[in-house]
Amino acid sequence: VRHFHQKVGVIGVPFDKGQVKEGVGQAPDELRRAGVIESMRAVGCEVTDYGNITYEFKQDNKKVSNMIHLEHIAACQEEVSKKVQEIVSRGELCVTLGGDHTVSIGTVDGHQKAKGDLALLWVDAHADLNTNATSPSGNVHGMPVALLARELADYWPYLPGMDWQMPRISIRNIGYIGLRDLDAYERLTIDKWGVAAYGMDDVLRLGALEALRQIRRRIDPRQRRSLHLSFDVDSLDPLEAPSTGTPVRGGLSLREALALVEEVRRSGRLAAVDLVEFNPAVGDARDRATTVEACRSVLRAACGHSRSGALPPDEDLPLPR
Ligand code: B3U
Ligand code: MN
Ligand code: MN
Repeated sequence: VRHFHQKVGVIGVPFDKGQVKEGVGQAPDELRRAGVIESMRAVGCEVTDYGNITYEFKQDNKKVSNMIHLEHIAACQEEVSKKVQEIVSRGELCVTLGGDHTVSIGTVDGHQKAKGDLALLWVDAHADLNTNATSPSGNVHGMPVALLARELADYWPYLPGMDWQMPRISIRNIGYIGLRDLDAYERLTIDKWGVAAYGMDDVLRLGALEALRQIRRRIDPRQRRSLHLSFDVDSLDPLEAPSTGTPVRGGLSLREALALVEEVRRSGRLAAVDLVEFNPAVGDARDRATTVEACRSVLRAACGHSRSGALPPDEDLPLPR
């Protein structure tokens, strides 16, 4: 593998209102402080950091039942969508540092507006497929996929502030890997639409790469769609990424996750990556460092880093004889 010039645009979304734990909003700056931008540059990418997304909160009295902080989510993700659309349209790989998983409502919407048909790979312990009618928690980070899927549009009430967002992705173009904590109605939805949903049992039975191969064949049979990778760090085993709000044991090893991300990258069609749900306030300093390192290696893999090494650029030292 030779050095190459991939342009990468990074945004941070310090957003934590899709769930109830403090700290996940500090993740973008924590990751920057730990040098993840430089790590992506070291892969050979030309990385522009566009900074953090800010939004203006417009107070809205119309509440929607069992959807905590919808007004904030609607306002913030609209800005995220615009910025992602702009970055993807420019031909840069758009890397979004969350924030909780509601940021993917904005990133997927923006990617879709820039590229049209896309295939969405959701790497997560959870399916994030609840509606406000089925959610056990009212936390909107458990709902983004249901907001994005066209087939589920009729299951939602009118959502004030969300007019910018239309569910345009078919549930047939959405695939999951790493699942191990589903709610009853999420299971029902997956079965009803035959969603390409691969749990940890499938990863064990097939291996991570074969599971990914099957998912990609199902969500993008002609291998032509723009690819969106939404990576929830709680997909990883808590031993690999302990600093996250809702850890679930028995998850992906970093070895498996890196192989997945590298394979997605090799498709040549990866246009957007979200890294979400890292919460630096969960656990101690060592947990935080472990999780940061996992995030760093996932981001490098997304940028084309190869664990089998890269050849030096042409202008470097003369080759040994
Ligand atoms: N499915 C549960 C829990 C959950 C979803 N996503 C995370 N946790 N991280 C819910 O609240 O919807
Ligand atoms: Mn998630
Ligand atoms: Mn999750």
